[in-house]
Amino acid sequence: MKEKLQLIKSEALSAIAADNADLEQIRIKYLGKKGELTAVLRGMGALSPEERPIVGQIANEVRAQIEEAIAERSALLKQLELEKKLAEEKIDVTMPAAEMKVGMLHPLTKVQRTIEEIFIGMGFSIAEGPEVELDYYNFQALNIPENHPARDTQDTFYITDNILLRSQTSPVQVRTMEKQKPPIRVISPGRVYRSDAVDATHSPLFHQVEGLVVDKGVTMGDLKGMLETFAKTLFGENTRLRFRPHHFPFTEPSAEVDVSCFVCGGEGCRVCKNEGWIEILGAGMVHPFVLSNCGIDPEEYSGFAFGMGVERIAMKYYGIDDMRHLYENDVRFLEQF
Ligand code: 2NM
Repeated sequence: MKEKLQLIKSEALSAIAADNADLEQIRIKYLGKKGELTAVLRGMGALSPEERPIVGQIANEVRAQIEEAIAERSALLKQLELEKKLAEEKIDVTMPAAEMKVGMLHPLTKVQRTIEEIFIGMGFSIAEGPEVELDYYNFQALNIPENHPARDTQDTFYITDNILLRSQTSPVQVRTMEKQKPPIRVISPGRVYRSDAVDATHSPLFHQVEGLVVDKGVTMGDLKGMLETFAKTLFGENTRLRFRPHHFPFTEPSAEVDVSCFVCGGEGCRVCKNEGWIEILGAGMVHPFVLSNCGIDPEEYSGFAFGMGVERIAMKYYGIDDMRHLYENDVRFLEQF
C-alpha cells in the first residue's frame, strides 16, 4: 500500500509538471471522490491497527504534496499567461502614428472654385440652371434659330426634338435675364454636353463658367477691364490680354481672348506651343436680339458676356497634356494637385 501511495504521488507529480497539464483533470483523477488516493484510503480497513496510522499519515502527506504541486503549477501558469498577454498587448506610445489617407478636391473642382472666387470678389453671384434644357433656351433665345450653322458646332444630345442636354451654360443667363431686372452680374458654372468623340482635347461632357453683366451704359471697355483683372488674378500680375475678332451668334461684337503665356511670359515655349499666347475664353457684347428675347430693352440697357472651358484652363494651369486624365480618376494622377 505504501508502494501504491508512492506510485500515485510520482505519477501525479509528473503529470502536473507536464507541458500541457490539465490541472483540474489531474486533481479529479488523483484526489477526487472517485480518485486513486481515495480508493487507497478505502482499502485501509484491511490493514493491521499498527500499520493504519502510518499508512494514513503517508496518504495525508501524498495528498498535501499533490495539492501543493497543483497550486504551485497553477500559479506559475497564470503568471506565464499574464506575461504573455502583457508582451503581446504592449503599446509603444512613441511609435509614429499610422499614416491616414486624406482626400482632396479634384483639380477641375479646384480650378472651377478658383474662377468662382475671383468673380465673387468682383461682385458676381452664381446662377445655376437645368442640364436638361429646352431647345428654346439653349439655341433660339440665343439668336441661334433652327438650321443655323452654329447648331452644327454645338451639336448635342437630344431627348426629344425640343429637349436636349445643354451645349453651353448660356441658357442659365437667358433664364436669369427673364427673371431679373438689370443690374445683372452673374456667373454660371456647370456641366455642358456636346456630341464630340473623346480625344486629348475633347469630351462629350465638360465644364464651363460663363459670365453676364447687364446694366445701363455697359461697354466693351468694362468687359476688357474685368477680364484683365480676372486673368491677372488667375495667372499672375504680369499677364496681358489679346482680343481677336470672332463671331458668336449671341454677341456682337465678339472676340476670342488670349492671355500672354504664364510660363514663358510671351517668349514662346512648350505650354503656349511657341505662340506666346494661350486662348482661354470667348466674349462679346450681348446681341440686342438676345436682350429683347429676354424682355430687356436694348435701347436702355447693354451687356457683355463671356464663356470659358474649365478643362481647358485646368490643363493649361497645371500642364496636363491629355483631357482624359481628368476623367479617369487614377489616384496616382489626382494626388499631384
Ligand atoms: C461665350 C462667348 C461669348 C455668352 C453669351 C451669353 C448670353 F446669354 F448673355 F447671351 N451667355 N454667354 C457667351 C458669349 C459665351 O462662350 C464662349
